[in-house]
Amino acid sequence: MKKKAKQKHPKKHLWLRIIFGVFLTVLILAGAFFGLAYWDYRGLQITKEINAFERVSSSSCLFKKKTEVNIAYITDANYLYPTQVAVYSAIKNKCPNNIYHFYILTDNVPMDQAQKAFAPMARKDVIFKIVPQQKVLDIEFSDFLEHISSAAMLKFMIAEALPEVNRVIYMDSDTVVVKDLADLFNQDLEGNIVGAVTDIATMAQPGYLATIGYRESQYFNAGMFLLDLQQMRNRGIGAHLNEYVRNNPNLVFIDQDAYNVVLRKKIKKLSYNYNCMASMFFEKNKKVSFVNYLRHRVLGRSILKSQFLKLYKDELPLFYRNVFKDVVMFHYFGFSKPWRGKVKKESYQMYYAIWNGYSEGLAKEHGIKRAAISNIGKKRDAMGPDFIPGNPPPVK
Ligand SMILES: [Mn+2]
Repeated sequence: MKKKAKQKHPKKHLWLRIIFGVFLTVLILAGAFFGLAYWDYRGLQITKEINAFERVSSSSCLFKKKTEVNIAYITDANYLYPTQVAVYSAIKNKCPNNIYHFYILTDNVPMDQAQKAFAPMARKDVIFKIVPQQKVLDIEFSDFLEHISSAAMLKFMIAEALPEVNRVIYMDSDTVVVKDLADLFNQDLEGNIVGAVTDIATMAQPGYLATIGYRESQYFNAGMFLLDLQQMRNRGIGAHLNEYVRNNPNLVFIDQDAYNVVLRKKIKKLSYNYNCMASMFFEKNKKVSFVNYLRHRVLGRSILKSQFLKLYKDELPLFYRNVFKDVVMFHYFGFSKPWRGKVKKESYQMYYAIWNGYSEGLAKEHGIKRAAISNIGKKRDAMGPDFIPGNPPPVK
């Protein structure tokens, strides 16, 4: 009897040990999972409070070869201040070795006013050239300026406006640059004419794309283009863009539609980091709470836009805390603009804080004050806003 009991006891003990072991392992794994998830989630939260100036890191400039970067902006009088902020942000994040050539294409801005606006930021490695509007529009004076803003026309004529330039980064004025631009400027276009970032917001409206007869798998955002100006001139792309708009008076995203349709199959998709849009990542009205984060990670309930997950899957980092880490340019796409004041949408607040940081820096460093922009954004004008007045949306 005693022997039997002794044999049974260790067996029972073993089972208990196994159960306990399994329990402990599950507990440790669950703890690790939740710990890691929370760490990642917190990182995503902290990212929202990025101080724009903390992003400047001179170590990232080491061992990089000196590049002369050409950058173009288009501005009307209304957008002069956001353009100054955008330019200032680019200069703040420039690697010391590089030289930036800014080309400011102006629409109805007196030359002396435009010169004055950028002169304080000029130095030996930051060179400005102000291009007066007349010079550009004289090239192909348009008979349909009534139904398209002249600022949008300028976007078609960049190649003609800058005959001495072979490659340029075009950016909207509703943007800020948060890293050096040489990597973008040196992207291999592989024979394409344009490099651009997919427009997640418009891709989510297949109905609109159908109305313009767009059949490609990707539709690109026109807030940033890396342009091969030489090819554009050789192929007369400016004239084709004009013609397309002339023949299609009901476009909503006029210049963007024109570039997409006219240059289809000649556009190279670039990393979202080069044109990071506030509306790109977070599902509308979905609060990025820890519970929602877990639902997203475990159940696939998306806090991140499904379109983004699909179209930029290869680029999505394992940890979402890194989703903005390599961003080079933020684009305040759509109607919400940082200079319009507060915004409720949680996911937009971080972007606004970044813009505000540069806006304050511009005042401190160059005495260029924000007061001058009180009426910006009330008017739907062409370059920063992604809509152009005078064109009703297509009838469905
Ligand atoms: Mn824009």
